[in-house]
This record gives sequence, structure tokens and C-alpha cells, in this order.
Amino acid sequence: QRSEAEVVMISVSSYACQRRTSLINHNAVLTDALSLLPHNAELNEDEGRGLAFRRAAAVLKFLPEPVTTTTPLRGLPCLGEHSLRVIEDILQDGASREVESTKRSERFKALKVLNGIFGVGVKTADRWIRAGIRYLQPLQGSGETLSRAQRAGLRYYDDLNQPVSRAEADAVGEIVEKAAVSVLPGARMTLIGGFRRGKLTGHDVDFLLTHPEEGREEGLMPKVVSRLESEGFLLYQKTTRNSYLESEDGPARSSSSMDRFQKCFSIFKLSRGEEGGAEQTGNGESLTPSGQEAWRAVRVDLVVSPVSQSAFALLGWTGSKLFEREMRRWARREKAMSLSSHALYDTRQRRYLRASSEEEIFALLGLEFIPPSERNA
Ligand code: 8DG
Ligand code: MN
Ligand code: MN
Repeated sequence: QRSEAEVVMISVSSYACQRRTSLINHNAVLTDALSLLPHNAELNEDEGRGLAFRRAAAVLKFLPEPVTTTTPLRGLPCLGEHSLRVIEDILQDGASREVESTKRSERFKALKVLNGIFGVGVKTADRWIRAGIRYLQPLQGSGETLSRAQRAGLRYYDDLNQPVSRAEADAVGEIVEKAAVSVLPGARMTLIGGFRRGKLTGHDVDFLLTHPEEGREEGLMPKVVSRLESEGFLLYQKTTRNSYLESEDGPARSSSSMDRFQKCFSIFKLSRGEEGGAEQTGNGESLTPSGQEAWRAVRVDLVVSPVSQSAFALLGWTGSKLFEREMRRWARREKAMSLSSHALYDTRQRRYLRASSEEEIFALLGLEFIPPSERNA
């Protein structure tokens, strides 16, 4: 058993990108409670306070053992009075009054239901709650105009709120890779997002597509998407053009750089029990022997990057979201650099810094390399 004095000795950086955060969380009870509060704060348009709770939870996730008293936490970064009070309540009474009353509130329950619809952000959810809509049923009859994304989100609500397994992620990966290579020989696909960090389940599956020859990736997204569509794999898709442009000497030099970095937010129709099989999906009416529908809906994000930016895209899309945010904060505050999923810009030297691997980007930022499995802040 470690004494409190020893726990204090652990030095903890205030930047999550300087901490190795694996998936093993010794303080899940506390972090689960704290992670409810950002939603509440952000709903009340208090972004800063929401971020403060996320940072506090991330510090607890990093600790090598369960917290039993708040005393040794006092020296740690990111743990403000409010977070400490919540932690103290849970350690002393088994629960935090603030967290429990938040969980019980009608507003919060409605927010969870509505925000669980693909295509519905907190702002929309908030507007609907104000209009008295709290559940899915009333929403459908409310006369509210729903976007195409929201209609798909409602239709596949149950499936999309079921976690995606790693086997399902791999099955989607095979389908996407096959489609990409068939429309562009030599195309490369990388699993990104939470699954790249070693998570066993996810709310979606994320993939990065590129081609080793700069420029060959142009127009890849629409081709992949129409291929997948013709094969019957897409229940919904929205492809967005990238509006990223940078100065003359940046990686995206060509005048056509407007279209060179595209994203597709989609819903896949994935056959059940065929993990690993990139087989054509059957008709939707058929059931498996266990009486389940023969397929399920899965959220899939695709991003295409030119190879010159692919290290930045890989880093930027691997997450976690807080880790990314903290890396950008580090770059800006400590290095006077600006980091994005496209590039790293040095504001003092007034130039872009090139990198062809994640390791190089960490090095350019003066950070020790943290592998994806330890970016679970
Ligand atoms: P999960 O799906 O398993 O729940 O977790 P995740 O994989 O970590 O979350 P995610 O919401 O799928 O996001 C994965 C990463 O992708 C995250 O680091 C943030 C990044 N990302 C988006 N949307 C966009 C975007 O529009 N642009 C850029 N540059 N990055 C994005 O999610
Ligand atoms: Mn994801
Ligand atoms: Mn995603």
C-alpha cells in the first residue's frame, strides 16, 4: 500500500499530451461522475467550465491507483475546487449530490435521449427541450423540420446507440479497403479514432484513406462512396468538401487544394455474424436464426488525406478529443506553433514544418512520443 506522501510525489503534467493515459482507469467511478458535468455545463453554454471538468477527469484517469482521499489530489493540476468537491462527496458519501440531481433532472434525461440522435447536437437538443420535446415519439409528431442526418439518426436510433465491436470495425474496414483499392489501386487505409487507441468498442468506426503518390487521392472520396453505395452498404452518407487552404509554401500547394481533404459521415449496413466477410448485404427483411435482423446500422467516418498531410491527419483523427485539444494548446502556448489535422505552422519562423510520421510531429513540438494506446486521456 502506497502512502499519501508517495502519491503526491508523482509528477503530473497539466497537459494531457505529456501524460501516458492507457485504457486502464482506476478511478472510473469518479471519472464517470465528473464526465456527466461537462454536458450540463456545455448545455448552459459554459464551454470553459465543461473543459475544466474534462481535464479534471483526465487527470484522475491517469493516476496509477484508486483515489481514496482528496488530500493527495490537492497538489495535482487541473483539479479545481468544484471537481474536488464532487470527488470528496463521492469518496465520503458514495455519491455526489450535484451529479445525482443532474442525472435525475428531466432536462438531463431528455438531453441524453435527444443528443443520442445522430445529427442532433446540444444546441438543437436544447431548443427541442425548450419546445417541450423530451422523447423520440413526440419529436416525430412535433412538426419540427428534421435534417436528412436527423431522419437517418431517428430511423437507426437503436442500432446507433449500440456500441460497435472491434470485430464489426474490422468487417467495415475490409469493405472500405476493398472499395478504395478497387477504385484506386494502391490506396491505403488506416483505422483511426478510438479503435486505433486500442478501445474494444466505439460509437463509430473511423478510417483514413490516402495514396502514396501525392495527388492520386484527389477525387477518391466520391468514387469510394459511390462504389459503396452501388454495393448497397450505405444507409446514409454526407460527404463534405474540405475548405482548407494554406499559404504558398504549405503542403497543399496546388490550386485545387480546396477538394483535396474530404470527409464522409456515413451509416453502414453491416451484415451480422459475418465479421471479416466483406459480403454483399442481403435484403433487410431476413432474420438470423436467433431472430435478430440480419444486419445492423453502424456509424462510419471516412477521411481522405494527401500523403504529404497524412501524418497530421493520422495524429488529428486518432484522438482522444481531449488529447488532441491539449496537443494544440501545448503547441500554441508553449511553442508558438499552430497544429491542425493538416499541418504544423511555426508562427515565429513564419513557415510550415513538414513531417511524415507522428513521431516527427511530437519531436517538432518538443514532446516525448506517446503511442496511440496511451492517448486515452
Ligand atoms: P468513439 O468513436 O470510440 O466513441 O471515440 P473516438 O473515435 O475517439 O471519437 P470520434 O468522435 O470518432 O473522433 C475521433 C477523432 O476524430 C477525434 O480525435 C476528433 C476527430 N474528428 C472528428 N470530427 C472531426 C472533424 O470534422 N475534423 C477533424 N480534423 N477531426 C475530427 O470526430
Ligand atoms: Mn470514433
Ligand atoms: Mn468519428
